[in-house]
Amino acid sequence: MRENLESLRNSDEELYASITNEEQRQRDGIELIPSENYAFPEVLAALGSVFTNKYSEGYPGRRYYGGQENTDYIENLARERAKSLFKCDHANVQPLSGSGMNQAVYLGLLNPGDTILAMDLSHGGHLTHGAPVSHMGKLFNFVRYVTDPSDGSFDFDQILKDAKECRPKLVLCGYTSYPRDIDYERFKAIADEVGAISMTDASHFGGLIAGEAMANPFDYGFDIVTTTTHKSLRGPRGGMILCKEDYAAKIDKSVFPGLQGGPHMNAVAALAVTLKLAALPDFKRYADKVLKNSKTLANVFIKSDTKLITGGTDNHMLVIDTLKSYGIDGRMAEETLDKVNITTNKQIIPDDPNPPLRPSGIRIGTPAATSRGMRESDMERLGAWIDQCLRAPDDKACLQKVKKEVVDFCLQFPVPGLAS
Ligand code: DSN
Repeated sequence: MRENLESLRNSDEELYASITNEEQRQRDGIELIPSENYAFPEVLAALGSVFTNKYSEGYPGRRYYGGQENTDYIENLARERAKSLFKCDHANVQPLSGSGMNQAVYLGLLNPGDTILAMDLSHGGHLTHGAPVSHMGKLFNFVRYVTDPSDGSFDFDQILKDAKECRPKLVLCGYTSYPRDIDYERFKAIADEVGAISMTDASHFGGLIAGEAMANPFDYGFDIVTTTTHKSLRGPRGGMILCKEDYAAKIDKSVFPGLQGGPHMNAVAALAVTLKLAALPDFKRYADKVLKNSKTLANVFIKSDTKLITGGTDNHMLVIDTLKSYGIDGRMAEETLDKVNITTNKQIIPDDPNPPLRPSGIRIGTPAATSRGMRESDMERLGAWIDQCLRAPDDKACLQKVKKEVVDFCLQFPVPGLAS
């Protein structure tokens, strides 16, 4: 990899400088965006491999181009490893991103205008779960359920009532900004009651399911589970659709030729190695530590009377109402923490009266910090820094002092895949 970077240095100094600057940013800062992580070094190697050069439209044994003996092999490897790790009948490993992955499910199994019951965006759902600004929100009729923000609970009686009224073809659970676990049994029962397909978007917690730190929807009889591969799973950027055999042919046809052209075979290769590593005992320990770190961080904020949405966490993330806790909006909180090399993201909170670019909160997650080797005592330190900075966003001396402490602290934790 280094050799390739050296050749880049000779042919494009500006780009080479940007890469080394980004390496430095990642070394000197603490990454707390819950959807980000450090890919396994093996993933970076596979992504930069000669599989980048190959077109492979179709599926193993049924391709539209020649020269597929190695691509067929790695795609089969990735599919088999995914099936065994997630305990499902079928895996499509070609989706180029999380959004395309969810779109492929809807477009492959439903007709335009069909109803999907999904979680409201401000309560933690994703854009592809029917936000009006997304194309999916225009193509399908999304009916949205909400949570009780005080504890994150779902009103299942209400959701069942809504389901009986709107007769969804698909009942979707899963989230992008929700700090609690999901009661799959209840959601599956609702889907069954109205004869709908049951689907979980596990994009954020696919790695935590693989590491057995969180429940697997297939254990509750779910039909479809989607997950991105670059978040808690530590793989290449992309998505996977996992499903029961009944849906396999329709899902494959929907991904290709329905929605995509050639898969990115370097990403498929990288996903194959990710799935091998995620099946090892070490990954189970990792997943467990991600949750312990998240709970420890939550406790720091609970002790300092910070308002956490739902009051805490059961997963890898926390959502902080910065407006109520510190009197600053999420954008200012994000920018303040950026100044001390702590990276978070501004986040809308349930029924947020403020716009998405100036919302009322931030989202914090522990997958990346845990990959870097940070543990519970480190989370206590981290929580204290965040609290201190958000209480004094205009105190330049304080921010400067914290930044120096953060940079020194980071020296103890090499970034996976990067030389120290
Ligand atoms: N961007 C992802 C996240 O941050 O949750 C979802 O698309």
